[in-house]
Amino acid sequence: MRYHIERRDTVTSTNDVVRELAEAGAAEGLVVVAEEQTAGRGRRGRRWSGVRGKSLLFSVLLRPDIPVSDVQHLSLLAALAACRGITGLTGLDCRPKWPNDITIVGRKAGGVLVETVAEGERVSMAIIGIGLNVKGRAADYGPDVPLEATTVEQHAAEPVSREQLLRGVLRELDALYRRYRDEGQGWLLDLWRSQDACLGEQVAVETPDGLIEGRAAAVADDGALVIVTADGTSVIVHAGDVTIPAS
Ligand code: BT5
Repeated sequence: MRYHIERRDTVTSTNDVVRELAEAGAAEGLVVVAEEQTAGRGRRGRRWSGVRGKSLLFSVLLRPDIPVSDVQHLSLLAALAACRGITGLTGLDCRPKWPNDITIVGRKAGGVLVETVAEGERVSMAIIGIGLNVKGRAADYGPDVPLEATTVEQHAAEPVSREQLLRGVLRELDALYRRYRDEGQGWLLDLWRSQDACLGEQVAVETPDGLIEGRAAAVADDGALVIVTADGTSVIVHAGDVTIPAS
C-alpha cells in the first residue's frame, strides 16, 4: 500500500477528516495525522483524550472489499500493528487486548477505532483510527483518562519519537494488511491469540447486554471473544470492554 500522509493541526477527529477525503475519492493509504482533536472518540460514543505534543493521533483509509462479517479482523490487525510498532521502536513488551486496546504491562497506552462504510454485504471503506499515548505520563492526559492508563514513554528506556513511531506502526500495518489480503485470516487470528493480554485470564466483560464474568477462553475466527463462565457455559461476545480484575 502506498501511503499519502496529510498533516493537520486541529481537527474534530482524524477519522472525520479521512472520511471526508475518502468520500471525495481519496485512495487507500491516505493517512491523516493531527496534533489535536476537539472531538476525539472511542467506541460507542466515548471520548478519546489526547494532548498536543504528546499523543500520536492518526487515521488510515483502507478500501478492503471484505465481507461485513469480517470487519473485526481490521481492528485486530490495527491493534497488532500498533503493538508491533511500539515493540520495534522501544523493545517494550506491548500487547493487544481484546478487542482494541494497546497495552503495556496490562495498562492501556492506546486504542483503535475502526469505522466502516458498506456497500451491500461488502466493506467498501474502512477508517482505521489509532490513538497512542506516547510522551509524558498518563496523568498529563486529562481527567477522562483512567488512572490505570499509561504512556509508551513511561516504560521506555529513552525518549520516544512520535514521528518514528508513526512510521513504524504504518510499516507494520502495511505488512499485516498485505498478508491478510493475500492469505486470509488464519495466521492473523493465530498471531492475535499468541499475543492477547486477556486470553486465559479470569475477566469481567461489560457488554451491551450486561456483565459477563468468566475465563477468556478463545478468540473465534470472526474475532469474537469466547468466555467460559463458572457453570461451564460458553458465551460469545462480539462487543465489550474487558477488565482483568486481578491485575
Ligand atoms: C478506544 O476506544 O480505545 C479507541 C480510541 C481511538 C482513538 C483514535 S485517535 C485517532 C482516531 N480519531 C478518533 O476520533 N479516534 C481515533 P474505547 O475502547 O471505547 O476506549 C475509550 C475509553 O478509554 C474512554 O471511555 C476512557 O475511559 C479511556 N480513555 C480515553 N482517553 C484515553 C487515553 N488517552 N488513554 C487511555 N485511555 C483513555
